[in-house]
Amino acid sequence: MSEFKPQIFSGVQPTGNLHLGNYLGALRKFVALQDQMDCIYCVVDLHSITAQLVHDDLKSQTRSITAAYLASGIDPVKHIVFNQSAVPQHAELAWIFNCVARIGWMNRMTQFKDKAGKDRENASLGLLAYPSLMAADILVYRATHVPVGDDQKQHLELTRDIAMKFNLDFAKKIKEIGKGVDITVGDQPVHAFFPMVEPLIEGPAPRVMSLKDGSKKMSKSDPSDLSRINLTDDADTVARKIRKAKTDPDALPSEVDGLKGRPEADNLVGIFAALSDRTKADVLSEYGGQQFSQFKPALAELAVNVLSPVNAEMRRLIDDPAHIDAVLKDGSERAGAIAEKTMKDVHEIVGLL
Ligand code: AQP
Repeated sequence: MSEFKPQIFSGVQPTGNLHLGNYLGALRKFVALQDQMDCIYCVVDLHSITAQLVHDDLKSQTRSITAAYLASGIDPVKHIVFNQSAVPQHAELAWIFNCVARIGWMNRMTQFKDKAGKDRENASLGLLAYPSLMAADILVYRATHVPVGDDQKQHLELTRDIAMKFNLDFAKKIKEIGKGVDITVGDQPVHAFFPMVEPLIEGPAPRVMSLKDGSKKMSKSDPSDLSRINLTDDADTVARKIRKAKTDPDALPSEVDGLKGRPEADNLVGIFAALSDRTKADVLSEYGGQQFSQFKPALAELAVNVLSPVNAEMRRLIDDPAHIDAVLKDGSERAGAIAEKTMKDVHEIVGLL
């Protein structure tokens, strides 16, 4: 084999309502990539119990994220849509990766530090090992490209470290079973079983920021609902949240450079650009010199136009759980067949009888 087959993998946790950051950082990219490569999109339910073990409605959250995937335009027939726990090979490979990865690597993860807070000793072991499971999610399909928001960059670097260590630790065995691929990492030739995944982060809004504080990422767990636009918000709520978004008193600049040091302005222009598939420069060539009192209504109209159909389709799908469950079942069977093949080779490589 001369190179890895291009394969997309990504996932979203079923933890609460999806917001505009998830939509622009993940879902919209997922949809755009469908014409370019084979895609596997997962609802990562095992991840959602790392920070909070007991959920009242994990099943309905899982269905709701699936509905968001489908409503955004993901095709579950041409591609694969499924939930993580239905393919047990994710957890199995994660265990092997727990033995590949080093505790020091995990301790350095910003997301772990943020989520564990001051009381790290009391965080779950699962929260610490989260990136190991994420690496397994991706590599059990030997996926080569992962569309994510900017916040996941560090986890993907760790995925590469895990893949590299596995490839080097088991180099002899990988050669022996004839399932490796010759790649070059930096200047180093490696006979790899697992690919070095490439994050796909680019775009005008790789990190959508809070509408109330341009220095904080838009997030499900922000206590202020005004900080985010939820995919389930109705048109009036979307418009109201944009109207109330924090800004500065200056007019919009005509050049992208003029957004430096103006995080809230930069965020709103980035959102406009991402929602309209334009660049920030292009948006500013139209709105440069205008006040926020003119720009915000245009942004609100755009956001409502883009999000309303997604919102309506999501609601329709959520009312049809049998359809969602059938999509997930079909997806998990197809994903499971690929994962099983990888794990058969991994057993051989590691030497499990
Ligand atoms: N603000 C964001 N901007 C761009 N992309 C984002 N993503 C999340 N927030 C932003 C991307 O959405 C995908 C799914 O992420 P997840 O399921 O891991 O959710 P999350 O990152 O835990 O979402 P939150 O809202 O940030 O949750 P909390 O509040 O719990 O921390 C990923 O591709 C992610 O990059």
